[in-house]
Amino acid sequence: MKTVPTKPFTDQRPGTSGLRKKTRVFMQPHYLENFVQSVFNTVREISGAEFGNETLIVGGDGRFYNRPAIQIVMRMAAANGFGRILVGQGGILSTPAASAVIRRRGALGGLVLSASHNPGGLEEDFGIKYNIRNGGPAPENVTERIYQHTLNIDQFLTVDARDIDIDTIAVTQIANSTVEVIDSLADYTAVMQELFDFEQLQSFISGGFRLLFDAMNGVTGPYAHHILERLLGAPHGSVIRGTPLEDFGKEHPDPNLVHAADLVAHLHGDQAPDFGAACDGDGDRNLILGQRFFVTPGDSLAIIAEHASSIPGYRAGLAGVARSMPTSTAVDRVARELGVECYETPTGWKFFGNLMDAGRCTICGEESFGTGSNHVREKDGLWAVLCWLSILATTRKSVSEVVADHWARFGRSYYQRHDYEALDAAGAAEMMSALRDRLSSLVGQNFSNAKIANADDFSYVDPVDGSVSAKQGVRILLDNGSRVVCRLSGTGTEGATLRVYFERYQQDGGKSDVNQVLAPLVTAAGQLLELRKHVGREEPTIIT
Ligand code: VG1
Ligand code: CO
Repeated sequence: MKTVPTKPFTDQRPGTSGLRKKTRVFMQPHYLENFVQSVFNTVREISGAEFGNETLIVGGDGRFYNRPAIQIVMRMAAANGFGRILVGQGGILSTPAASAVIRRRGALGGLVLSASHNPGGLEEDFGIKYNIRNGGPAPENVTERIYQHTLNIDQFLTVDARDIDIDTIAVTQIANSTVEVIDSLADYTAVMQELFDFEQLQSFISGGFRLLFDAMNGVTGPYAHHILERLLGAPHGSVIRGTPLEDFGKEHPDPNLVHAADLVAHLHGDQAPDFGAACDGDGDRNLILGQRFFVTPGDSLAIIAEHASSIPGYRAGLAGVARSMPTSTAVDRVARELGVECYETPTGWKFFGNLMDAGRCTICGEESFGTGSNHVREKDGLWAVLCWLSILATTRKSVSEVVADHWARFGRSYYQRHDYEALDAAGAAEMMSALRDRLSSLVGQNFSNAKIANADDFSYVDPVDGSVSAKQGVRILLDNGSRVVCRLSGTGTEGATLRVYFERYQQDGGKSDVNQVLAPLVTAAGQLLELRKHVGREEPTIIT
């Protein structure tokens, strides 16, 4: 064991989902080490754990720098006295799989190396996140404490040891720690087999149902090859871009209509399969498509909740549901119908964990293509795909018919998110603070074809532990039930990203055009925010 003197970096505050930076930033001497040591110091303080009796999980989405980072983490974990270190074979663990491994192996926690859907490579992004014993992202009090440690760190612990072979399943030793390279697929697959009726899905697929899954060169490839093709019998070729690449083929591994354009084109073609889906770089996001049909994440969440009781893992019913504040209210209406609670949390998966641990929430999701349940404590892309396959196998309806049925029964939340990327950070912050200053004066004013009934900055009181998370996004609520939400992203690595979310509910069978329905809201929001004045731009970078 050796103690290495170090100096703090001042920019290691974890964001919505861990610490994300340009890869080159992470490659600076001691940058990763400082953060990892700060995590270990925090965890030791908070949990009082005797590391010698504990297991740490390490794995990532396979992006550039994943492998060297894993070697650094393993040496430091050994020096910090962990009894056992488990690493996914090849350094691979999807984010939901890491969560499953932490839970099933009774680990103290895990370090997940990923920048999710952000591009990878020497000039792109890298990230690291600490997940706690329940398998979920560390809550805010922990991430804040980690940050405080990074500001005061003056040494880290490591050992002189050769690199471990992480490609071969084997048990070895670094100093006094046992290092086990484990099958990256086994724990996750076992969880899926507990939840879903694999025989039903197998016979559905062998009966001629055609699916196309795009792993976007990210980490889900091996999981999808194994589960969809090998176990469920989807023909070879049903999984495309299924080998994890360090640079994701120089593309954005972000499953939306823009970045998964090839998949979308397949679903619009003459030979269109019945179902299309994609996951992001680290496997926690999902895109669901039917023939010439896109299911919005908000609708997908609501529909999964609506049909959950037909899936074996949820046959007992739902304890409750949850969604992040900007996510559409479609799931709220399903919860009302089911007679269960619907919780509204701030953006980011870490807020769902407490609700699930307390047995108050079974299924949850976000508008950002994230859906999941209490089977792990992360959103889970492939799980959402299996939910949809189960719904289609049970109802024997097409994707668009299932959604049309939902809209006919519950009405439809017309919904869009407009992102303004790479804005000047100061201008964006100024715009948000100008807006916050005006909130109380907005009430009663005209906005599009309605009046502003309420305007506030979302503050969340955790119903389980009472902790408060303030300033989670500005909400403009109209007297006709429509709303506009505005917040700055906490996952970007360059400048600021502004997200503006629009929602308008109508009971029209869902047949209207979303752009037309939302146009008045979009125009009114543009005037209110004075985008050109503050950030010199009026058109969003991307609409999802
Ligand atoms: C975004 C999304 C949020 C999601 C987060 C992490 O955060 O809006 O819903 O939880 O990314 O997703 P932000 O702060 O940029 O809006 V990912 O797939 O890391 O794993
Ligand atoms: Co992700």
